[in-house]
Amino acid sequence: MRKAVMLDGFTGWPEEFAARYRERGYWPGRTLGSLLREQARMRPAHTAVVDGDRRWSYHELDERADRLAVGLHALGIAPRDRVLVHLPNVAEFLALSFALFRLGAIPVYALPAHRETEIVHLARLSEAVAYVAPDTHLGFDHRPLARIVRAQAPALRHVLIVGDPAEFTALADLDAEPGPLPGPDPADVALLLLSGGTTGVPKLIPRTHDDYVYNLSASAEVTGLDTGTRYLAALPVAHNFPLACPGVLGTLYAGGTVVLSPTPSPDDAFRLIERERVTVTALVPPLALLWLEAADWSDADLSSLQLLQVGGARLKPDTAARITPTLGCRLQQVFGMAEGLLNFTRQDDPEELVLHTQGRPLAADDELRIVDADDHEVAPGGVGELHVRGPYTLRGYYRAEVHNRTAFTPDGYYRTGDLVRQLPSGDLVVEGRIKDVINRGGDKVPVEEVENHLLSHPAVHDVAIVGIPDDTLGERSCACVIARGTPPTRAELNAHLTGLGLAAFKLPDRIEMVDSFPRTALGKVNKRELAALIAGGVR
Ligand code: OOB
Repeated sequence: MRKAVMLDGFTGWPEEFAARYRERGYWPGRTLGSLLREQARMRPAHTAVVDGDRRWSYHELDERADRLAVGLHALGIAPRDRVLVHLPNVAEFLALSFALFRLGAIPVYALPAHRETEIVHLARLSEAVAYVAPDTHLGFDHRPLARIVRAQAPALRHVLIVGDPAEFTALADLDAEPGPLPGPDPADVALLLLSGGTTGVPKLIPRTHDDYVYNLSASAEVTGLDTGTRYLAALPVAHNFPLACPGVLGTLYAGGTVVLSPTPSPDDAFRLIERERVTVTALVPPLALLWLEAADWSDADLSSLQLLQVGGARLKPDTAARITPTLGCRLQQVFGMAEGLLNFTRQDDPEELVLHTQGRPLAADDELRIVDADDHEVAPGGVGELHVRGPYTLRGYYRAEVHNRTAFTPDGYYRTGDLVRQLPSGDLVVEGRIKDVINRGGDKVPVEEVENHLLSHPAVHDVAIVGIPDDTLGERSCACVIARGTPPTRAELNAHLTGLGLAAFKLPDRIEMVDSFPRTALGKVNKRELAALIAGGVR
């Protein structure tokens, strides 16, 4: 086996841990590209992916990935080069991902909702050599955005477009005879995921072939995927949950069929469930609620559905209890994070656990600690912050040396920022969080980032964003503003943020003008008190 050439800015596992994970079989030394190859050899004619009217067999997906890999290589894209992938749920997402995995180039997965601010930041941070986007998606033209990225990210050499490329290169034109490629080592970084919850600007999470192969294969096992699985990708596949928990990659690993939905709306998804006889899918809680409501009036045949995974934000027990009676399938709760750790309720768990907990860790070697503010472990059953290390949990964010000093404990545990308690069964209940993120029904709003953008508005003297409870989303964002001069309106502030090119889910749902902020003894804004004041209607 070749020795992995470590990516600059990547913190790997200490050798002692890597050796243990190999020895215990978590890291069997496979690459993501080889998983597809294996299935393509075993069942070449089986349908791998359905996207609208297009159906690609395993052979076809495998061959497209090979041809595209050589095409990308011929363009000058080399192993360890980063490629910013900004694609919705289209079949090209899969062909491109496997092409990059096989070449050893590293996809950086941006979410479809991301706009100029996020995309330029990601391109610069990763020094991406290429940006891949659709021509238009849901009314948004990506080509003007591509012009901005190219002007502002000096390392960017190529713009590849799915569809009409304008002055750029069509992804479809990168087609070459399959041939030998350098290829990655299993210990190499395979992809970079975006973190939902850190301070300051968004961070990137390196995932290796070794760790992601475990992530998706063990998830596929816990979820019971096999060759008869028809997985509907309703959430954007660039997110870890529908990508690999077990998601589209876990489905392909298991030899099943991936069905891509353009949106998670019941209109699109129910039609596909009926037409493709979908057996499993994954949603965030607000969408689960929407599907429950839609199922009451829809005449779509959902009887093929066997399992609905729900995760990304806390699912209320009363919503959880409606899933099996209304949709006629089992529920699995998933508490996961792009940083690694995944918790699942299991198929044979009693209803009590499935409805009231967020599941237990995937791996026996996931080491969990639940600690108080001084990093001391709380008594069994007590609530505290979850710290974790294990065979698929990162040891450091990519190129974030300073942040990494506080995001991890000295012995390598990742500080999740989530407040949990653990039942004697090992199952976790998520009780809250201490990180400054608003979880808007699964969409993570990085508070500090949005505050900084609001501070650049001339009429904003100071701002603090807090979460306010919401029946549908769990919580919404409220920006508390101390005005400079004439108070700005919500429309003005949101126009300012949109003008900066910020993803729409980050725009404050509500704006409140205040004269001052409550402060802690140390002089920091007391957000807990501020949120209580807002919720109580007191200014
Ligand atoms: C998933 O990943 P991310 O990276 O977008 O967000 C992770 C954070 C967690 O730290 C936690 O704060 C929250 O999202 N979260 C949940 C939850 N699942 C995630 N909070 C309460 N209950 C749950 N079930 O969101 C993600 C990644 C893989 C699988 C599933 C979700």
